[in-house]
Order: sequence, then structure tokens, then C-alpha cells
Amino acid sequence: MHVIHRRPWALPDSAATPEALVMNRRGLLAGAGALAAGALAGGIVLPGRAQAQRVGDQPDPSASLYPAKRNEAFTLDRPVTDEAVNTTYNNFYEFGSSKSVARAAQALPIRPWTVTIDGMVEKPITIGIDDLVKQMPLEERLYRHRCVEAWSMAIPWTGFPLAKLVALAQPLGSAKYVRMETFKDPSIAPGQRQTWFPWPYVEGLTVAEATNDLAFLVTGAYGKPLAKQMGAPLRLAVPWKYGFKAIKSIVRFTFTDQRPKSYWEALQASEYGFWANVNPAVAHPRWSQASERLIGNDERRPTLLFNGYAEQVAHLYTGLESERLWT
Ligand SMILES: Nc1nc2c(c(=O)[nH]1)N[C@H]1C(S)=C(S)[C@@H](COP(=O)(O)O)O[C@H]1N2
Ligand SMILES: [Mo]
Repeated sequence: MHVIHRRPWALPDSAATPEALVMNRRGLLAGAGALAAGALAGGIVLPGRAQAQRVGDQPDPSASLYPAKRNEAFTLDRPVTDEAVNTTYNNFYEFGSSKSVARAAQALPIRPWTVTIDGMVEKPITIGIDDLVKQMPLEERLYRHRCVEAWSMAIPWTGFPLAKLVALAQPLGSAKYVRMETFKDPSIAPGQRQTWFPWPYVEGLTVAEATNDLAFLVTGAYGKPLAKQMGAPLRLAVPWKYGFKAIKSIVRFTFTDQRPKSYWEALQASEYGFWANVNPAVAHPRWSQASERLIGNDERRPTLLFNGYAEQVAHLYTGLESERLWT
């Protein structure tokens, strides 16, 4: 339940970091390529194998599925972000509101992991992640990722089209949306003990968006099973939308005729809407979206409409011009 409807400025200091003060913090760091420099100088330490496996975790039973064959249809206009950078600069509020959550996220047990598909479907399903993935055609795709905070990365994801999961679910014709939900376990995720946040993390797409070929369910990256801090064992990639739509560590897909209210929308509806498509011409209420900083090399580039994916997805929004499509 979303029990708090206090205004963000009435929240405790520690809660007032949503996608915003983070920007300011980045501003303080900026200038010397502090993020990349920090990583290279050893200021950030990658979790080692010993930390990646906790007592009670089984070894990853999907390891043999990687690397998957790359689908060459998806190309980049920039280099892939270094894995060491990508795995040490993360947004995962369940494990803290800083970007340095990699170590804390290792506490998440990712086996067993059960995914539920329910709501307006022909046949609700509850299935273990490995049984689900076994039924899905894994491939690698190079995608851009544009955070609403005006930074970006480029990632070799492994996964399968969300459309394949929709096909498995067989939604009723009356289902208009798919609502996705992250795990909720405050005993594991310290961020979830901050009860003023509307846990669990929720995101949503229209079924039309979800069945577009670009919408991708991610199980791996960099040719191996997904790192926990990146949203293992199952995370969304919708590269034409701002990064907060890319929900991590998903446990539930619910088909519905009600537009889902997402985590960020519940927190700050004036700044984060349902559609959240990337548009450089529409500023966030507190900063410009015209350009982005490439994490890892600190290059600044102009941001592209739909993050460069207009050809694939612009048609999804014809007739919806009166909606708040961009923020
Ligand atoms: N469950 C959950 N999913 C999440 C988030 C989060 O805090 N919790 N952050 C989002 C945001 S704002 C971004 S930019 C991306 C970051 O993904 P990355 O850490 O793999 O770069 O995850 C998204 N998915
Ligand atoms: Mo983000």
C-alpha cells in the first residue's frame, strides 16, 4: 500500500534524494571525471567472488547459457560502457540511495527466485526463474540506457523479448497494462526499512509497449548472468524511456486495465510520470534533458528523441499527444 502522500519537501532529509540531489552530488564530483577516476584509482572495489556468493545462495544454475549469441540488429553509436564502471555505479534504492550499492546488493538471494504472472490473463502462472528462462530464446543486444538524471551508459544485455513473456501469459483482450513489481524484503534490503518510500518498486507499460520488440527482459550482461546490483535475476530494459522505468529484480507481472502507479510517480508525481519517454526538448522540472554525460569517459552528447529509438517506437504514441508522454 502507498500509505504516505506527504509532499517530498516534508520528508526526512535522508529520503530527499530521489533522482535529484543525486544530480547535485554529481555536480560536486564533476570536473575531473571523478566517477571513472575513482573506479580506476581503486576508490571503488568490485565485489569479489567470495562476496558474490553468500551462505544459502546456490551457484548460478544459468551460467552455462552465457554468452548468448548477439543479435546484430541492435547497434550503438558509442562504445560499450566498461563493465567495471557499470557494476559500480548503480541506482538500486532498495540497497541505498547512493550509486555505491554494489556491495550491499550482494545480500540479495537470487535462487530460488519465483516469478508470478497474474491478473487479466488466460492462465496465471507461478514459475521458477530457471524454468522460465529455459522456455525463452536468449540473445545479446547492445542498448543505450539514459537515466533521467542526465547520464547514460551502453550495455550488452542478455535476455529475451518481453513480448515472449506476454505470449506465455496470454492476457485477456481487456488487459491494457502490465504492472511489474520488485521483491520486497526489508530484512534483506536496508532501503526498504525506510518506510516513507512506497515499496515495493513498481513500474508499468501498456501491453502495446510491452509487445514492441525493443522491450527486453534482461537476465544477463557482459556475456554472463546479471550482477545483483544490476537487477538480477530478471530486470527490464526499455531503452527509449528514462532509466527508472527499467525495473530490477522483478517478482511479479500483473496484467490489468488500470494504469499502474509507479514508485517514482507515487513519490513525486509532478516530476515522474507513467510514460517517461526520452525527449531532449522537454526539461525535467529541475534540469535540462538536452544532453547527457556518458558514464565512464565523461563525454557529453546531445540526447536524442526516444533516446535514438524513434524509428522503432514513435508509432506507439500516435493519438496520445494529449498525454504527458515525456517526463
Ligand atoms: N527495483 C529497482 N529498480 C530500479 C531502480 C531502483 O532503485 N529499484 N532504479 C532505476 C533507475 S533510476 C535506473 S537509472 C536504473 C539503473 O540501472 P543500473 O544500475 O543497472 O545502471 O535502474 C532502475 N531500476
Ligand atoms: Mo535513473
